[in-house]
Amino acid sequence: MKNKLIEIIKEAGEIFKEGYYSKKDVTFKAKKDLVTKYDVAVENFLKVRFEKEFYDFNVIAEESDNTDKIFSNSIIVDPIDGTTNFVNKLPHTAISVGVYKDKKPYIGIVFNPILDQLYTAVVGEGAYCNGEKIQVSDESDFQKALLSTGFPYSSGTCEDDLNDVVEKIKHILPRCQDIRRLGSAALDLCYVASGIYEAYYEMNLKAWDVSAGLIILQEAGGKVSNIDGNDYVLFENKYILASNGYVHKELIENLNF
Ligand code: LIP
Repeated sequence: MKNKLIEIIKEAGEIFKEGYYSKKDVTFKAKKDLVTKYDVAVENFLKVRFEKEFYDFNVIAEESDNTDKIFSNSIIVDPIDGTTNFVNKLPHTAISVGVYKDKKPYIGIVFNPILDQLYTAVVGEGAYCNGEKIQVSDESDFQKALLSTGFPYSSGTCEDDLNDVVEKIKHILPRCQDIRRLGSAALDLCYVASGIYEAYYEMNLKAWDVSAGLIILQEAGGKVSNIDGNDYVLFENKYILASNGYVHKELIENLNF
């Protein structure tokens, strides 16, 4: 299944690339949440191909009406993760596809067609970037940890969320090496998996933002949890915390100060 998925995702990458270098008409789903015709085009392409090829899986996708979709044997698709970057031609943006069997992680693929970076993982078989095995960093000193985070779209409308983001940064920034905010949760998780970041956290993400990246991270030796340190549950938890494992305890402590 993995090779067929990659073949289809690479084909979708051509539509993605064409859109990235074109002039884009942007529509707003919410105050800060935007969408382009390329999100829809990439998603439709993937849906048609996946539904034809993998008929025992349903497809849950960002730009679709998923109300009658039951999460079980599912392919969870984000056609363009990091849409704001895509629109502004910042090349940190990717197609994200996470495959779940009976709700359990099975295959994760994140493809950045602009930088030609393909992250893949099958549960039990390790994680790879362009065919090279990747693994998390072994840094265990939180003060030396490079973190990544993201800001929720709700920061434009919900003062509680905005305050939560700011208070957490105020607490954690002096206690780590530094914090990055590059704007694609899928790639942020892959960057922890590759040892670029030691940890990553964000609130209010959707399942399609993280469904693939968390499989890749876990296969690279990393750890994922909710803010209480319990298993992260797709579609349910407000916060996702991800790390190389070594700094996870302090990550939890520093976000629950
Ligand atoms: C985005 C994320 C980004 C996050 C945004 C949003 P989209 O996904 O990957 O990191 O900060 O809130 O969820 O909407 O571009 O697919």
